[in-house]
Amino acid sequence: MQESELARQRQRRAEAIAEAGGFEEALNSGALPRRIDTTLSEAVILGLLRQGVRTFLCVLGHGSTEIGEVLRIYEGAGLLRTCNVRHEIEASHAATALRWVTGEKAAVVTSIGPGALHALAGSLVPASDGIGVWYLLPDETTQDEGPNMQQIPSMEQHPFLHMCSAMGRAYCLHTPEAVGIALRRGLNTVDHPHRAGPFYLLLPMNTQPSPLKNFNLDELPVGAPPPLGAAADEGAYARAAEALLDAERVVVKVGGGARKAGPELLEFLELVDGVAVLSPLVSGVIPYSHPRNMTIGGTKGSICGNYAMEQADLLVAIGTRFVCQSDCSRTGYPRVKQVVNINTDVEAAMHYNRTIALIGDAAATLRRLNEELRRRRGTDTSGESPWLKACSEQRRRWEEHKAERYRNPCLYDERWGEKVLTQPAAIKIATDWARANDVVTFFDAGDVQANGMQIVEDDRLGRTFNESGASYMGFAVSALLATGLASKPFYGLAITGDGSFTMNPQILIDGVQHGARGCILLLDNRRMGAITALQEAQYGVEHATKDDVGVDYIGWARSIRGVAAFDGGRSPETLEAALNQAKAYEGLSLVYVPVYYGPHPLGGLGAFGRWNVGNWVEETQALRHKIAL
Ligand SMILES: Cc1ncc(C[n+]2csc(CCOP(=O)(O)OP(=O)(O)O)c2C)c(N)n1
Ligand SMILES: [Mg+2]
Repeated sequence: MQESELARQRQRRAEAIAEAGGFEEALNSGALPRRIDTTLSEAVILGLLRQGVRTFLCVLGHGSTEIGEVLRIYEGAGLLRTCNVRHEIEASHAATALRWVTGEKAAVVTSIGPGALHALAGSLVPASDGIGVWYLLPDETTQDEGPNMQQIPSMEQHPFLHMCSAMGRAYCLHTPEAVGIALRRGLNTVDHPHRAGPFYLLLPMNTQPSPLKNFNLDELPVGAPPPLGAAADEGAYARAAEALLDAERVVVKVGGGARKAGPELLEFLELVDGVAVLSPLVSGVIPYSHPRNMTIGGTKGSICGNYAMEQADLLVAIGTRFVCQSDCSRTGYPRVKQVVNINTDVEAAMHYNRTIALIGDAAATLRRLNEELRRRRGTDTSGESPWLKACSEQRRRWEEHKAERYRNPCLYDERWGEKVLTQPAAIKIATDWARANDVVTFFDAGDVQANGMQIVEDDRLGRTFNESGASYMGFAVSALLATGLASKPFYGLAITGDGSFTMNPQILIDGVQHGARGCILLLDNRRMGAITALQEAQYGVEHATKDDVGVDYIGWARSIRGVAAFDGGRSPETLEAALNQAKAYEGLSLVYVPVYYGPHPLGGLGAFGRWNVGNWVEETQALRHKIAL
């Protein structure tokens, strides 16, 4: 078949789908025949379209021109959108953010080798935070005619598949006829109802153009796997309820898996006289202002969150996987005698000892557990218990601790040679502003992220996105690209440090190109402050976390046509004014703020927990084994 004839056939198919109003419609009306002569790469794109994947973020290479050609034709018919960007990690972050904020699916398309490896690195974010993203990664040729340029230079078979399989689920389309099952495995992963993740579809360079003669389009799968229901009973609810009502000090650790269980959680907290400690992934699942919300806990933590963890005699873990920062490297609950663990994943549910595990959906399981509790104790929750009183007192201390810092927003900084805003003050001003203006906030890694988790006062889910799973520098700024990709546009604020921004400054160009609407708030402390702080806390001295190069970030941003840049100044008033100017600009902007770094206690919010790193290891591990939870 002539190349141009193939292009014409693809075009006719694309137009038939567009005219019919969708893949299913075209198939059902016969506009698109059930059996077609196609190629593997077209079948992949048709399969993804059928699953509702319409956004393709790409840095194409010699290994993906065939996929690129299919994307060109289908984009021409208005069925999908290809966005070429300047870094695969940025592409991965933007695809992840799009799914996380809006639920819309996206695929990252790369070249073989370096591009694919960048994307694989970036996919640590959806793998850690449980977000479904497609990766179409070219792979070495299957006929092994000799090493391909950019393949992993080893004589093993499938090294890319091995690497990708270590990160998540992967499939190599070595055999074109397996396309249906490959897409089914991807669908089950990317649309997993409880813990989605990245899926790596490896496309050998020589199979991409392979003909699929008389291919039956019904082989392309649709339909996401259904969610689990409530955990099975077998007496577990009765045992859990009994333990909960016997306990005096219940703490509930709420992770990403409890995202849809807010109302059930509120009732549960009353029924068990418990307090909640929230993962940053679910900030707002119950309102910040709720009296039983002890906010964040863990290595960075908060006064009240860590108090509740430290004192509790019973832990209820819901949809959480116990990352070191969240449970102080397994030393977070020294007095806990009993755990009730609600999770859909067996490994996570059985993580701690002394556990009653309820394996099922968080909301449905909590509803049944609440029923059991109501039956046993009725609904009267008489007054404020000693536990709630003690926790509330700590929450008041935490609020005062923070307020003192907000009352002193500026400190003299040696490096800047003048008084500048502190990070806590700048982030408080920015997140209050974002809430008032219905702006979606993303936090980049570092002190920015840690302070962000401690500061935000989310009244509902969806206001802030703190990528705390992988804590990937450059995520927040790259996430702004999602504002230009979403079918329902939103305005984003990416709060970032000088270190994180310079990891992915591509957003300045790609954001303009693809119509991003948002603001980069760059907090410049002239260093990778989070690491300096850790070194100082552990060894008393900084090493290799700063440089002496002054950067004109405003000039940099303004050098790109289409980006507006504003000086956030050195006071709360100037910062707020700059944010308002940024928001008034219909596009991508940058607000630059020099911030304090130094030993002054009002310059940061402090850390309240333990961590199994650096020279804290010996003590932390000893405690972990003493607790033996
Ligand atoms: C890609 C990546 N590399 C390294 C790290 C380790 N790390 C975490 S925070 C941080 C420094 C962040 O510096 P900056 O963005 O300036 O924020 P600051 O802490 O100064 O507020 C580093 C190096 C990381 N999280 N991600
Ligand atoms: Mg910094």
